[in-house]
Amino acid sequence: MGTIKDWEALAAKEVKGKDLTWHTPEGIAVKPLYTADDVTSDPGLPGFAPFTRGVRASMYAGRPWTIRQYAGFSTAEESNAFYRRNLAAGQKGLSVAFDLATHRGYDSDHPRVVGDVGKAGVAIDSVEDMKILFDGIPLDQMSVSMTMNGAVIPILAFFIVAGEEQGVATEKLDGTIQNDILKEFMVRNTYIYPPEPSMRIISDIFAFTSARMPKFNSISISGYHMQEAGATQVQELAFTIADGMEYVKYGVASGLDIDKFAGRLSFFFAIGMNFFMEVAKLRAARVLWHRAMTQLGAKDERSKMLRTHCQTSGVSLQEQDPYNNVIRTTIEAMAAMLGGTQSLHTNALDEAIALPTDFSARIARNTQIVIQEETGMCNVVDPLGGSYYIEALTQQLVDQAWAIIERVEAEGGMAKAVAAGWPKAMIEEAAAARQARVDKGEDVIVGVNKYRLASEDRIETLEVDNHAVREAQIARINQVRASRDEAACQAALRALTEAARAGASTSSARTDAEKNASPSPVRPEPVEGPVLSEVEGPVPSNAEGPVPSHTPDLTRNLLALAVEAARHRATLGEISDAMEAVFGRHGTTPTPVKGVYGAAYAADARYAQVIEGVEAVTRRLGRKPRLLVAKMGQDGHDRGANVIASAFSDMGFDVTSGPLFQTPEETCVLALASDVDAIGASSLAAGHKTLIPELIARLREAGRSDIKVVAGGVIPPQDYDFLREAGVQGIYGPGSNVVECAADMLRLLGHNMPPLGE
Ligand code: MLC
Ligand code: 5AD
Repeated sequence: MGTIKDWEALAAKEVKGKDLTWHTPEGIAVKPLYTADDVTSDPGLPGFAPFTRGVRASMYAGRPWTIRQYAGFSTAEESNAFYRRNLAAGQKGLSVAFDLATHRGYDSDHPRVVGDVGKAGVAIDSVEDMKILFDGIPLDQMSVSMTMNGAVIPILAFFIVAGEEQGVATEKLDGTIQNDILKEFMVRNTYIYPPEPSMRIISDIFAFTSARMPKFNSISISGYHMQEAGATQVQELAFTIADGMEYVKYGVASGLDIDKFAGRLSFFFAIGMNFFMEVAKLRAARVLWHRAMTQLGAKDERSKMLRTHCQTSGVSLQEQDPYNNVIRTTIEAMAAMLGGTQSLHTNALDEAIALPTDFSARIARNTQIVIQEETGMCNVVDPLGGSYYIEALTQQLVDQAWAIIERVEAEGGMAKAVAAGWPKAMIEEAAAARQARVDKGEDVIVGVNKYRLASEDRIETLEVDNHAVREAQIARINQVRASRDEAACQAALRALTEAARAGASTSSARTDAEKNASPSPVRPEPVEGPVLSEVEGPVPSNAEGPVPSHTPDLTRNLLALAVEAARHRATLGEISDAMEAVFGRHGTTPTPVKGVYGAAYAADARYAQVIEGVEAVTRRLGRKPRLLVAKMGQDGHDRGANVIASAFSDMGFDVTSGPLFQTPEETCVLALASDVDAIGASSLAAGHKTLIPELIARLREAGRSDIKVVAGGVIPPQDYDFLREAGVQGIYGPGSNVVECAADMLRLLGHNMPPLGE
């Protein structure tokens, strides 16, 4: 048999004394062997608290998870047709991706969103679009998830009215709204209003849905975007659970009974390539939520039950050798199911460069169908339960995440922590460290930093003609406005503004200066909005104070009033503006971390060559080379931009990080004011073909075509020639090595940079 000591001796002999401990990015020391001695607690049974082994007794043996593919592009007609094809082919639930104009509360005819309409999701401007989106899809039978956080009030209102006009009572609507604003301020950036009114909106939605929509999940508390932004699994777990606790506290402070709304809170996690860690993460999440909700005073076991959607990791997928992505997604899907997810999206193989085509969507969907229907894997509940490694890892994740949650709670909760900025900084440090490990080849990515192909075949990708989509949307908006009862519509919008004012504290109201500012065709995006430190902990949403939970007073409820406005055909932009008039608009300028990337590269020869290059250019110019990292359009994905800004600044560049959501004109103005040598435009939401050429045109008009423009992000190779012809001097897709990007930049700036390997 042998003892553990015998095993240690035998293993040490086999590997000649090499240390086999694996130190994961979250600081967990994973041993090469786990035994019964590592399992410190009994995970219990599925369906029973704390739900370590799953929320249902029968789990997938009773009903498999919902195959719920996130999708949306172009017009409502096109997305509706795509949904119907997918449902006919075995998809089980819907999940709507909206375009960024919609996310940020702009109608398609707004001048700020020219590059964004219909690009990263479907354009929705009014109830009419929402009705077309679900045409032929009965909303009392299909559960619909909607990823919406900023413009959550108009979108949910349109959904409710589309249901009504389909003949479906609001009470019968089944689905989920993402409605998770804290992680928007932390990592995803599709907020509209400042934090305080944003939190009030969430409480209003809890009040409305708990009273009127018993089957509807009022929030999807999301760690997904944290992992996408670079968070470790422990950070993702801790901050997501802490966000959930904060929402519960706000709901309770607004007068709701915890057990009346907590049962409809749901979660959303990313599933990356660290297979066992991801399985354990979902188990740990359930244990943590049960503990947190018990602490917050929930009595009903359903309030303490963590139900979750998962999505395989977008950031783990690569542009190079893209069929490897099918393998990655399959592994991740298996981790999600072995962790006990309720619903799952599997990414398409073209993820790194475009939205899915019918072909890539079919493979992504079939990845789940094959697991469900061909493998027999669903027939046994929590088949990894009792694995020494899984149980030990689950416990370790619980302990490590709980320590972070305790820190958050000690500092007054997640709203305050987000305002203080340390969770975001922690995530960005993890992202910069990961990028350095990948660039140095320490974290292997097959086909990218190892086994790279000498030449790549191109794959077909989806292209959306966003000029045509925008024109179609504008035509429909005009039609809607021309045929509605204008007086009734305006009255409903005024009522919404009044309700916003009634619940708003003075700190978040627009200043007199803002109110008196003369309207310009494109109002500047605010660069710095009120910060979360203004959030003084949970505040009651109703001006008259808490109301009894069983009969929430919906007379000043923002969602109830938006439903009325939606019935009268108010548009998404108008409903958003009606609240913005009181709440104001929030803006952010990224502040990338410093020193992490450089520290990871301390002894690297190529890195030293680049530093020497930067020094040579600095001597020539008499100052450091200046780079503006720009984010244009409504695309708030800033992980890439922040990693570049952070690494380039470590390498000696003078980096300006531009504010989010700029127009090309605003970026040009900033570039001139900062007197930069180059601009790196980061684009992850398909606006590159409109926004980058526009920027170059503006620079030319200003007589500054000497300023070099390079582009990075999610850009299909099909678009490279177009961008080069427009004057882009370097294009860096996913998988680009950041040190080599800097070497290229030095060449552009006239330095004779030796090629890699010399
Ligand atoms: C389930 N049921 C069972 C059962 N399993 N009944 C008996 N026996 C079993 N074994 C019941 C459930 O209780 C429930 O009924 C019903 O079946 C449906 O099951 P579910 O498990 O609740 O699944 P689902 O309806 O799919 O809901 C899953 C969810 C939900 C709770 C996680 O919130 C959801 O669908 N979320 C999806 C979120 C999403 O798609 N997000 C995309 C983000 S993309 P009842 O009556 O109890 O409800 C994104 C990207 C970006 O964010 O950045 O743009
Ligand atoms: N359709 C399908 N998938 C999308 N994603 C984002 N937008 C869409 C869309 N319109 C996916 C990508 C990305 C994640 C946030 O969601 O996988 O990584």
